[in-house]
Amino acid sequence: MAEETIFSKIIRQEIPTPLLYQDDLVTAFRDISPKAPIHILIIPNKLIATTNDVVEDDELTLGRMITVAKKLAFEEGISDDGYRLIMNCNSHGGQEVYHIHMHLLGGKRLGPMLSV
Ligand code: DGP
Repeated sequence: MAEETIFSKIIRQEIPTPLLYQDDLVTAFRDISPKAPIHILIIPNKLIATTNDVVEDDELTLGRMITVAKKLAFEEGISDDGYRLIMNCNSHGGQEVYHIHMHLLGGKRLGPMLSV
């Protein structure tokens, strides 16, 4: 069983963080350390530690994460210019918080996808 992270506390609003979106499956809020003018995290309400832990039953939730990303990109006015969706996994992927999350980044022309 994965250990809860700060994201579970944000979902439950035990750590008050303004939510941009929440439903029965997913929650979205702004990244505390934005890497672009718009930097939003979309996370499943269910604790899934890494993308390695995703199972078939999670497919609805994972799909919802993308439709919510699309909706938020539209609301933030970045749909037409474009944006980037990123999910990091484990140490080589640069994952810091072990509760999967999708980064929605935009608001300017982003740099190369990878700096290795
Ligand atoms: P990753 O490296 O993919 O695991 O990204 C984790 C992101 O989570 C990182 O960009 C910073 C963000 N983050 C960490 N702690 C908090 C927090 O307490 N509140 C918010 N809003 N974002 C956080």
